[in-house]
Amino acid sequence: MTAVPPPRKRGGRSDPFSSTLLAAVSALVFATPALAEPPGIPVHAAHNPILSDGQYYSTDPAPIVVGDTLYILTGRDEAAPDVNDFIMNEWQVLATKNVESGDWIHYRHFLRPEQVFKWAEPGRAYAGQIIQGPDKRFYLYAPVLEANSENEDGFAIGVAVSDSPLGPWTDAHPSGPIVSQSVPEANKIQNIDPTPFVDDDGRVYLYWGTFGQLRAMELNADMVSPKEAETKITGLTGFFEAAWLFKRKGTYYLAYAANNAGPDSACTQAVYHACIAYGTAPSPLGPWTYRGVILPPVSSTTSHPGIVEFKGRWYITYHTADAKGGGHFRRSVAIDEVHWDDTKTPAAMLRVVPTPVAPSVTGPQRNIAPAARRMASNWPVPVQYGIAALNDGIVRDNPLPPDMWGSWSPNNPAQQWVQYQWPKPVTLNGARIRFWTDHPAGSGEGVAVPKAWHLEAWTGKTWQPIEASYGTSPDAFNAVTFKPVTTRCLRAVFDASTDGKTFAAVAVREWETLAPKPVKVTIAQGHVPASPGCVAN
Ligand code: FUB
Repeated sequence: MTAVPPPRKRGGRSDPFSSTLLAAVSALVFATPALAEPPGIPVHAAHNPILSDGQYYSTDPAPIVVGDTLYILTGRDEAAPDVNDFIMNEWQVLATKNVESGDWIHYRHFLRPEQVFKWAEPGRAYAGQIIQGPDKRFYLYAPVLEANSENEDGFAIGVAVSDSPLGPWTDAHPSGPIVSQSVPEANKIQNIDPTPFVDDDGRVYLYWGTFGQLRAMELNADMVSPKEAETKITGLTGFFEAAWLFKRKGTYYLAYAANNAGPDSACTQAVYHACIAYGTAPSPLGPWTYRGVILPPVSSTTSHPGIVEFKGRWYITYHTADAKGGGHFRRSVAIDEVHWDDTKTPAAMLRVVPTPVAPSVTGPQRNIAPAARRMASNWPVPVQYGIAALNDGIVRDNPLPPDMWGSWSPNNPAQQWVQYQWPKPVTLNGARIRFWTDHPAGSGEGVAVPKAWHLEAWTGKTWQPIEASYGTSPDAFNAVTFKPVTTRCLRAVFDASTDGKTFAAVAVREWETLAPKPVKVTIAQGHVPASPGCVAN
């Protein structure tokens, strides 16, 4: 399997908007004479994500509070369902006066890079952030691609200024970006994900970076020119990208997307995913102390925090793949509350409990796999894969490795299995399995459909093969029916594809197990513990 990271080419029910209440909210938010402000549309978020109907995807949230309004600057994912790339042409804004109300104003088509930065290419409107400067004007820090850049990586950070968080924006540094691989000094990193910060004393700081590289520098009060040289920031365990700097009660906090993957990682099991972790420091430039994980991996491979206090409560904004038609490159902004442990010094951020996006009990359905916990012969599953994908009900058009269980290794064995275990015996008379492949059937390398596969039911003492006709299509679900069996554990055993010398790996995107009649299913959490399981002595 080609276990490459996701391409970073760089280069409830959504209620109708029609109620009079929403119109009134809209009128309040728009109660401003600034003609150049973009028009906003009222939307109601009954749950996360805020925009959930799949019309507009929103990503990389950056909240800012201005007066009685919370604004969230977001990117916009426009990738087609089968495109694994960040197609991001413009920024959007979401605004609310009351998070709990679920009433937001959506400023679509807020700004495009080329509208404000003459030196920028269209597209790649990545994660930006708006802050208020010491002069009370608003500054937008935006990673964009520099046109005609001679740098190896063309990403650069521009700054635009406005008298309102809703614009209009003008370039605050028209001669070009304030950070790139060649300004203010040479670097070799990808210069994206800026997080600016103005301290209580009016001093200005900027952090940025990705792929494990975090840089910081102090800026002058003009918000654009460097006061000090770039510093490499260390101490933030697993730092990957998406830094977010803020201050609370005299302590500096930096939240970020972390990726220190492994079966025992407190952050993420799959290399492709990220958790949100944080560190604290006594000064804006560190030294930083890692403090732990605040948000587990979300459904999109990337995760991106924005944290803010609004009307006495703290919130984290982040993105997920949970909207209708969502995906790793079709992400949508969610918001949840952050709670603090003020008995600790410095105060600790508690783990965020994300608002559940789906009910924990399904409506009646024949597929009872979601009620099972999972195990595999290659446990712990290699860090690029996600065993939870087996029974999550999601089959993506263009999956990445965490969207499947897989068995690829440098020496693939002749046989592999995956297993479901239910809390109580269940009766089954069918199953459907959807493979993923990157090599044709009969290959002895890569990932191919198995030469053969079959199901086995646990009798309480041993594994009993189930007679059925087992298909091996690489392109569709392979459905089997069989005489009803009652069991607590079911195993799918795969005889690997082979060229006679070596074996290919197997990958499964979804494995459904069918009860004779539809039933309500309580969704299980976690994998099967090694013991007690359904293990033959
Ligand atoms: O949206 C593009 C990139 O994905 C951002 O710059 C990263 O933080 C990640 O969210």
